[in-house]
Amino acid sequence: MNLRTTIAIVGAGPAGLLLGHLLAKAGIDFVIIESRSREYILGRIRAGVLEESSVEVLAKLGLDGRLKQHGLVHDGIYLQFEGTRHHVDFAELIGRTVTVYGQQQVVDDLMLAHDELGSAIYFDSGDVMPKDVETPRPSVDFGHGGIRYSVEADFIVGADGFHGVCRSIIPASEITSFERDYPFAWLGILANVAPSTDELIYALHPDGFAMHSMRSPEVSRLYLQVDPDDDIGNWSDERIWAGLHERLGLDGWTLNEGEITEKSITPMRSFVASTMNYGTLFLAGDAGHIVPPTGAKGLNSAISDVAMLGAALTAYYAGDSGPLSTYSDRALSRQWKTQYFSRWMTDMLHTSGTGTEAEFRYRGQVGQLEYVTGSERALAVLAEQYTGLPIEGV
Ligand code: RFL
Ligand code: PHB
Repeated sequence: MNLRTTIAIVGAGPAGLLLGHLLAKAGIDFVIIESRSREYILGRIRAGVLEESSVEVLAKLGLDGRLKQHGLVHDGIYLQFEGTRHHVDFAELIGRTVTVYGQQQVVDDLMLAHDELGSAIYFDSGDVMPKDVETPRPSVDFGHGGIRYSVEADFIVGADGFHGVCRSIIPASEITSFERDYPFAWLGILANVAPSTDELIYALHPDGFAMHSMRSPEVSRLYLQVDPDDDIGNWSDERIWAGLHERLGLDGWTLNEGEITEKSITPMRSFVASTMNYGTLFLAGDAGHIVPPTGAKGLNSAISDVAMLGAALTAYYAGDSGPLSTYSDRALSRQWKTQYFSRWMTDMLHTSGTGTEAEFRYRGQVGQLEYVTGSERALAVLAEQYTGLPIEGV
């Protein structure tokens, strides 16, 4: 069956769903094609921190009803090392905050708002294939409910994540991948227990990194640095709690335990594609870049890309093609700053190596953390990046 739309979006993660709302607001027609089911997407537990500018993007679209009600506004974070916990007060340092609100909740809000709009979202699609993106009449072919579809559009947006199909159709001569792997991964748990902290704790410990985050006043989210080839089967609940007590422990502070409802191991990688535009194809979010989660930037970068792309497409249909022609450069310029921050936070807080090499690294990290927590200027640098750089042109 042949369909026609203005913008064909591949992927119904946060990037694709949010772009749909930006286009709807501008009166631009779109369809979203997603390979997974709605339930599967809602079940994926991922990011948890929204930058102030991400909250503003959602607020401008009126998509912040539940976010305002249930999001936890945090003035800062804690950095912990060598048995001491230091508060980094973003609000005091630079007058900005972050909001703790799960990616699942963001996605749920976006989907419910699409239900109200009656948006065309094809979940459970098979063999999704963008075509003719070097021409002004690109299309996306896909199977859905036993029928083969071909949607023709003015532009295709690849919001299909790191493993998506869109980036892969760009000829190798037109795109370069920049990558960095890390010798560690995160074991993450969700636990039915009130958070033991008012704000997120990022801890460097000789055994490795640990972190205490949260999803609500009743649910805690905690992470442990583990080996990238470790198996979750090696981690009983008892072993996980013991590791968390050891790495997060502090005299006079108690880590409350609760029932673990989810546990998994996620590898870490930094990746940036050299371009986010090829012909009539544009990439957004994880399709174009990924970061290790230490700076809480994955979801926020997806939101900033889409805010820029939505504004650029809106300008294009109002007669100004300038912003669309510079989208890739502007998105990548912000992304490289975010990449550097994510890498810096990751390197500062994770242990690696053996023997004297590991010791050298660890002592340098403690030195860096002592410097950062002891310098008002260094703290402001961290605060400015953690709470989010401005989104240009939005
Ligand atoms: P998503 O969320 O991956 O959504 C892409 C969507 O595209 C679909 N898709 C396709 N659809 C059609 N055809 C195809 N061929 C397709 N191939 C894929 C997928 O099913 C999916 O629904 O990308 P998006 O929208 O760019 O959003 C990015 C964020 O999801 C991501 O940056 C963060 O969640 C990264 N991330 C984390 N970031 C943080 O800031 N803090 C975290 O704690 C954190 N934890 C995580 C994460 C990413 C993870 N992944 C990707 C493995 C934990 C995990 C497990
Ligand atoms: C989370 O709550 O899942 C979370 C928070 C901050 C991060 C990474 C993950 O840096």
